[in-house]
Parts: sequence; C-alpha cells; structure tokens
Amino acid sequence: MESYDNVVKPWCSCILLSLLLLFVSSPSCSADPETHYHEFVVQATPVKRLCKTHNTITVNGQFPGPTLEVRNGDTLVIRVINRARYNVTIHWHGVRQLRTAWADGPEYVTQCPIQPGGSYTYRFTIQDQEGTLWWHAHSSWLRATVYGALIIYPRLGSSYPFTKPKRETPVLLGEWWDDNPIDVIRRATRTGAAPNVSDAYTINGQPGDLYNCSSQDTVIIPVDSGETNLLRVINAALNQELFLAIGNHQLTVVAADASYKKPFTTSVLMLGPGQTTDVLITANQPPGRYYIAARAYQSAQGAAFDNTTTTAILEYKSAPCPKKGLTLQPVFPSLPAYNDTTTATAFAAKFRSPSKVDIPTDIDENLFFTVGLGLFNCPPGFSQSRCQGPNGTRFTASMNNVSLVLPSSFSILQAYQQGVPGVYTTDFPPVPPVQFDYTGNVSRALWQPISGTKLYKLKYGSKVQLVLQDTSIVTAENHPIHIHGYDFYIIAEGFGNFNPQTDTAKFNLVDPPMRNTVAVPVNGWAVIRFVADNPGVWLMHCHLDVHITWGLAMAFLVENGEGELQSLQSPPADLPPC
Ligand SMILES: *[C@@H]1O[C@H](CO)[C@@H](O)[C@H](O)[C@H]1NC(C)=O
Ligand SMILES: *[C@@H]1O[C@H](CO)[C@@H](O)[C@H](O)[C@H]1NC(C)=O
Ligand SMILES: *[C@@H]1O[C@H](CO)[C@@H](O)[C@H](O)[C@H]1NC(C)=O
Ligand SMILES: *[C@@H]1O[C@H](CO)[C@@H](O)[C@H](O)[C@H]1NC(C)=O
Ligand SMILES: *[C@@H]1O[C@H](CO)[C@@H](O)[C@H](O)[C@H]1NC(C)=O
Ligand SMILES: *[C@@H]1O[C@H](CO)[C@@H](O)[C@H](O)[C@H]1NC(C)=O
Ligand SMILES: *[C@@H]1O[C@H](CO)[C@@H](O)[C@H](O)[C@H]1NC(C)=O
Ligand SMILES: *[C@@H]1O[C@H](CO)[C@@H](O)[C@H](O)[C@H]1NC(C)=O
Ligand SMILES: [Cu+2]
Repeated sequence: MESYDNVVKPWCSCILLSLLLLFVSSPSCSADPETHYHEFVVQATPVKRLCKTHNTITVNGQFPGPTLEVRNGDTLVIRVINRARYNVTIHWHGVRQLRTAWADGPEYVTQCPIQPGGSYTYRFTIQDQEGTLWWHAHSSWLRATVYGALIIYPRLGSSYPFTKPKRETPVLLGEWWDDNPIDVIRRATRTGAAPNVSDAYTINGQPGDLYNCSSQDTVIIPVDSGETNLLRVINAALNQELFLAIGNHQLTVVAADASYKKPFTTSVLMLGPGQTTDVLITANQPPGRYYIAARAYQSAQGAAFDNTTTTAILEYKSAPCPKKGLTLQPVFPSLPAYNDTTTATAFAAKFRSPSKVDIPTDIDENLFFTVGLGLFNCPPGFSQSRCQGPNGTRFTASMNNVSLVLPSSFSILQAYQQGVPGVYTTDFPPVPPVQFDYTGNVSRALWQPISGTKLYKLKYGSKVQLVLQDTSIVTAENHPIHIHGYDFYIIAEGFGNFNPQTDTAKFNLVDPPMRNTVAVPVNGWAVIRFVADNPGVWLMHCHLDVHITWGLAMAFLVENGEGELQSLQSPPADLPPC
C-alpha cells in the first residue's frame, strides 16, 4: 500500500521535522477477505504536550493509537488487554456490527467493562462499508486519549469511485487537557458543574505552532506539486465541533462516515465529534508551506469553550528551504467565526449520496425525540458542594425528557439475552411526553428530566423515521447524534420546531447522505430514516462526551428476526463479567 510511506522521510533536510509515525499492518494481496489479528494493550504512557508530561492512557504506548487498515469484507480480531488502572472498553465507531453487538463496546450497554488486569477479544466483520472510520474507548472520558483510525479500502479488484490519490493521510482531530481527563470529569460529576474545557486541540496528537512548547513537534504532511492526495479527516475531539481549512487550498469531499458522497468542493469543513470526512486535495499552489488549521464551531451561546487553534503543515517537497535563522511562515487559511452557524449549515446541506438510493418508505415507526440539556434541582440530602451548577443545580441532559442512567451489575444486552429482570424497561417514549415550544423560551418547570434506563423496542426489519429536535432548555446547541450499529439517511434538516405539516416538503427521498452521526442544528431539527435490520441493543447518544455523561442518550432494542441470519450471535466466552 502506498499510504503512510509519505510520513517517515524528512524531505527538506535543512528543517528538523518531527514526524508522525503511524504503525500500520498492510493488508496482503490475496483475493479472499482476510482476518487481521491485533493486540491492543491499554496502558499509562508518559506523553509530553504543552510543556508538561502526563501519564496518559494509550493503546500500545502510542498517541494517537494504532491505525487499523482493512478491506471491505475483512474480519478484525482484536485482543484488548487492560494494563491501566481504569475500567475500559473499545468501540469501533461506525462499524455496523451485523449480528455481533457483543463486539460494539459501549460499557454497560453491550458489555461490562474490561477491568484492570482483564482482557477481551473483539471479533467483527466489515460488511459493505468503505472509507474512514475510527475506534475509541467507550468508558468514562478515556477516549480523550484512547483513539485511532480505522481505514477500510475497497475489496481487491474494486477501486475508489474517484481518481486514485497519490498518497493518503489520516488527519485525526483531538482535544488535550493539561490535566488527567478522568479527574476532570470526576470532579465535574461530583460538583454538578460543567467540566473544565480543554487546553488544546490536536492534529494527529500534536497541538502545533500556536501553542507553547509545541512548534518543534508540529505535524508535517508532505506533498509533491501537482499530485492529488486523500486526507481522511476524523473528529476525535471529546466535546467540540470543529471547523478545518487549509491555506489557499480547496477540498473536494468524496466520502463521510465510511460511505461515498457525491463530490463537492469547499474551502472549509465542519465535523462534529464522531464524524469523518474524506477529502481530495490537489497540490496546485506555488511550492511552499500551508497551514492546516482547526478550531471550534461553538453553537451554544454563553458557554465556556476552548477557543484555541490547532495546526499542522502541508509542505510541498519542492518548497524552498528557509535561509539559516529565517523561518518560512506557512500560509494561514481563513477560518469561520466560532459561532458561524451559517457556514456549518451550508456545508451540511452540500452532502448527497452519489446517486439515487433506496430510502425506506411506508414507515412503521414514526419517532420524535427531543435532544437537549437540563438542570436537576439539588436532591434532598445533597450538600451545596455537589450542586455547583447554575443557581445551585446539577447539569443534566436528556432525550424525550429521560436522562439515561447506565446499569452497573449487567450490560443491557446481557440482561436482555439472559432475561434478567429489573435492569431496564422498554417504555422510552416515542414522542415527547409534553409538547412545548422546543426552541422558544421554555418554562423553568420543564427543565428537570427524569432519570431512567428506558429502551425503545423495534421489531426486526421495521422502517424507522426519527425526528431529532434540539431544545433551548438551558441553552440551544448543535448536538452530534450517533447511533451504534446503524447508518441512516439524513433526509432533511432545519431550524425552529419541526413542523410535520410543512417540513415534509423539504424531505430528500432521492439522494440524501448516509451517515452514522448527524450534527442536529442548534435550535433546529434533523430527520433520519433507517431499517432496523441489526438485532441487539444499540446506544444512540450525543457524541459530545460531556453530554453523554449527563445522560443525553437512549438505546434501541432491536429484536431478532427469523432464522439465524437475522438473529444476534451468542455471546463470546470471554465476555467480561461485571
Ligand atoms: C479547572 O482548571 C483549573 C486550572 O486551570 C483548576 O484549578 C481547577 O481545579 C479545574 N477544575 C476542575 C473542576 O477540573
Ligand atoms: C505560554 O508561555 C508564556 C510564558 O511562559 C505564558 O505567559 C503564556 O501564558 C503561555 N501561553 C499559554 C497559552 O499557555
Ligand atoms: C479566548 O477566550 C479568552 C477568554 O476566555 C479571551 O481572553 C481570548 O481573547 C479569546 N481568544 C480568542 C482568539 O478568541
Ligand atoms: C457571533 O459572535 C460575534 C462576536 O463574537 C457577535 O457579534 C455575533 O452577534 C455572533 N453571532 C451570532 C449569530 O450569535
Ligand atoms: C439563576 O437565577 C438568576 C436570578 O434569579 C436568574 O436571573 C437566572 O436566569 C437563573 N439561571 C438559571 C440557569 O436558572
Ligand atoms: C421567558 O419567560 C419567563 C417567564 O416564563 C420570563 O420571565 C422571561 O422574561 C422570558 N424571557 C424572554 C427572553 O423572553
Ligand atoms: C420532565 O419530567 C418531569 C417529571 O415528570 C417534569 O417535571 C418536567 O416538566 C418534564 N419536562 C419535559 C420537558 O417534559
Ligand atoms: C469497574 O467495573 C466494575 C464491574 O462493572 C465495577 O464494579 C467498578 O465499580 C468499576 N470501577 C469504576 C471505577 O467505575
Ligand atoms: Cu450534545
């Protein structure tokens, strides 16, 4: 494979380059699908960023973690060994996991966590997905540092639906705390206040030139004049939607969330956490150095956020070497304002499937879920110190007024499969229990949700339409909503309250984009459709980890269909106990 040979050789001998080394297992060349075996050792590793060394939780001592490269149709067998002091699970973000829900990973949903000293082997097959996905920890806030790319090439004999790029480079956007991220969220959970925001964003693990003690290690992505390369951009940040742009270069989007898209050209990308975007970039500018820069898209008004900017450098190999003592300042791109919802919206509206697709019609389940924040009044017996949210409350979040509480003695999937009572109920409301002006001035009496472990049951094969409606409770915000085990079509998005009488006119039932994460517009809504063809328990949640911590999640329980091929497999023998 050609990928990554680009990142290990210094091109400009007069510049000391610090290079990103990605350790990669190349697929070999047999025509049949392959099985790839990997060992992931979760362990504390000293990592120095922003002038300070932290004992960072990593996989195999690498930050970001190892890149997995497979072909469509291949099987992955990954033994995860936990040598850290925290419980951990790994989620293979966007992988459909057909019949293999046991390998999906969210803790207490499809498995109990792998406890320190324990191990668990994830086995799953990639079926009809191509492009860029990623993997990350799905336990507390460990995914702040435990993540990596999962690249899916076309089957042998098959090719990209676009000109073969000369080189391919993953661009992982991350978020760094000058602190232990687990301590940050534990403190916030104790006090009920919002957790501290991050201190830096990163590109392939490095903050870049604009931060203290970082410019030596800025990531360089080399390019030859005239060539067209593929960047696989992944938003792995914990809590922040991000804009990304490259000085003087246009980007052509060709895929997102491991499905191809009708190509379109743009100067800026917006990705919510969980989303991936594959772009072609042609080196058609004067040989030189150009910044790749990313910073926040912050839709919530008045909330604290990390307003720093991370950079890497796109460097033409023929760029003139700077004279001794002089630096060649890279060209900086223009980035939208932090609150530029217009740009975020215009970008989202450009996504289409490559051609006409088969959209589910004759809907069996017409669902309407509100998504948003809330405040719990201080519960009786709680001390003031545990109610440090606004006006002596605790922050929370919910879907349809239910704030998800995870069980602790079983995973939901185990409880379902073994018929254990009392772990969950299946009365998640299909529509909001109270109708109100979701995006208006919401009465304070509606701000406090209930807590529960409520699932929504779907018959195998049912055709689902789901309206996701943001609320302005506490603050309106763009929420990146991710569904495990499924891709879905985004058939419309809009602002204000979804109106079933008039907004159906906006439905794209021809070529809507398929994704696994939809950025629901701030003070607005998105409508998605999918067929419930994958049995199991599937978490749906906001991919801002602070919101999932507060309960902005629910789960679908999809029943088995007929026969083995429509039924969940048996649990693996090494499934961790609670
Ligand atoms: C937030 O960060 C500040 C320093 O920047 C630190 O003093 C404080 O303890 C942190 N608070 C929490 C809740 O993590
Ligand atoms: C960078 O270091 C300087 C000097 O120590 C300090 O004044 C400044 O606050 C630091 N900037 C950041 C963003 O930490
Ligand atoms: C970032 O926010 C801080 C205050 O939190 C402010 O002082 C600073 O000017 C802001 N920087 C930018 C680039 O907006
Ligand atoms: C965005 O922020 C700018 C300045 O920070 C402000 O003037 C403007 O009104 C804001 N726009 C929106 C749509 O909130
Ligand atoms: C907190 O209380 C103040 C004063 O009563 C009020 O103005 C403010 O809106 C309240 N904030 C929230 C989030 O309830
Ligand atoms: C929102 O409604 C409350 C009463 O329910 C009122 O006190 C407040 O002024 C309203 N705020 C706005 C911005 O209209
Ligand atoms: C949520 O449920 C609680 C408890 O029943 C209620 O007080 C609150 O008004 C509800 N809010 C909404 C938005 O339904
Ligand atoms: C780790 O997982 C075990 C099993 O579910 C649980 O009993 C324990 O409380 C967990 N530890 C933490 C720190 O969450
Ligand atoms: Cu959210």
